[in-house]
Amino acid sequence: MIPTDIDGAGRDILARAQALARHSDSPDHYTRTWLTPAHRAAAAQIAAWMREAGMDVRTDGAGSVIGRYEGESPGAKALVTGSHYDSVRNGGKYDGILGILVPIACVADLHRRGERLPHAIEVVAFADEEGARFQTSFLASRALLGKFDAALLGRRDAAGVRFDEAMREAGLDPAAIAANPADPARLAAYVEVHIEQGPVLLGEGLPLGVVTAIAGGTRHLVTVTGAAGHAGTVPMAMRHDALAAAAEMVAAVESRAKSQAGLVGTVGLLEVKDGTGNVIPGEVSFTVDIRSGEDALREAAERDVFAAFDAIAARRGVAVSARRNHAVRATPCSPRLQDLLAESVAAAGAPVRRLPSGAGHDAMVMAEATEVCMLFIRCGAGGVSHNPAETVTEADAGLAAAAVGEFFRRFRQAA
Ligand code: HGY
Ligand code: MN
Ligand code: MN
Repeated sequence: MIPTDIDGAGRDILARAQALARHSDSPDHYTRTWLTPAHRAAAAQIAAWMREAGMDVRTDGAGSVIGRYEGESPGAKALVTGSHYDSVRNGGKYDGILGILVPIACVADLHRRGERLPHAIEVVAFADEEGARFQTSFLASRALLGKFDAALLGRRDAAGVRFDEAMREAGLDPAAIAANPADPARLAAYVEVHIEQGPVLLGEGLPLGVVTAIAGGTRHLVTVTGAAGHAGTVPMAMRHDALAAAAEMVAAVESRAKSQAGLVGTVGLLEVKDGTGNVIPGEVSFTVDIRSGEDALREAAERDVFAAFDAIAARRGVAVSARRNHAVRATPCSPRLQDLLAESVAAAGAPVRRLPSGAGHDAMVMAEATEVCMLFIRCGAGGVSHNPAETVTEADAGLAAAAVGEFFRRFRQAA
């Protein structure tokens, strides 16, 4: 059964995305990081929309907002769906958000019709997936499953605010961040709606995609320590320039990733400690993000990259160290759920295209507790994402709502 008004649903969904994007840490662009005032305001707005759609709403220990729409019988297992409401810095306003707004629109449609399903529906607005504030990727989906590394409590953000201080300021108890975890036995499955963040659907003129697998990845913070010195007096042959060494290392990441298909490598952040124009950099830190759909390919690339770092450091007389902030293995999506999603996309009147995801998603964590699948929505503007130019059409958002509504109704728990 298709929601009453696909076009209306698409229009409403994008209007809500625009409204939510006003809750930003910056007046100049859209950035919403974990537990900032803008993040808390967005959480309150999402909770209000969930209540309007007939859901009971709770907030978990990490600040994720969870709406539950009961099934035919109270306490039924839940088909869980959702995505994240934090963002990267100066990002796009649909990344994560559509995976919250589309399911809310579908539940609102069930609620309007007074319809109940054999399973409950739980919509989860994950509080922190990007990890932009404390370098904590998938913090919220891991916390939902009861997983949290207490070493993070002392980590500081760019302004020097401690992780646990930020929690207390937001009215959350650091000791309870991963308390009351979701019970895997109560989860029927997980489906995540997300923009593709790539050019494939756009290039083929397709509105929706069914994800086959999600690329695995690791992220490290690398620190290079040389010798600070006077830019005017230290002869070139006597320098241990941390930034020049780091620059060679950044180039090594790019050339190793370019050397093999199916591999990507990115340095997204580089900071010079106490950087000053007339000082030879003494200490530099930078991030290394390496991904592949095949874990063995990624692991070999990581070994080569860190071996190159050691060789560059030895030749330049600097020290290099690395801290791994994130690691997630490539995640296949459930074949059963892919087929059901494909049926639902077809029922909504869209062609079916299966494709892998190069971007990481909370579904990779939820796969540790239940079977997962993902629905992609076409990205406009050349498929760009993590960029303010990110865009989606009302028609595609409406089609996604139609397909998800179909999926909610067709879904039956695995035998
Ligand atoms: O980095 C990613 O793939 C996701 O946007 N967090
Ligand atoms: Mn993202
Ligand atoms: Mn995302």
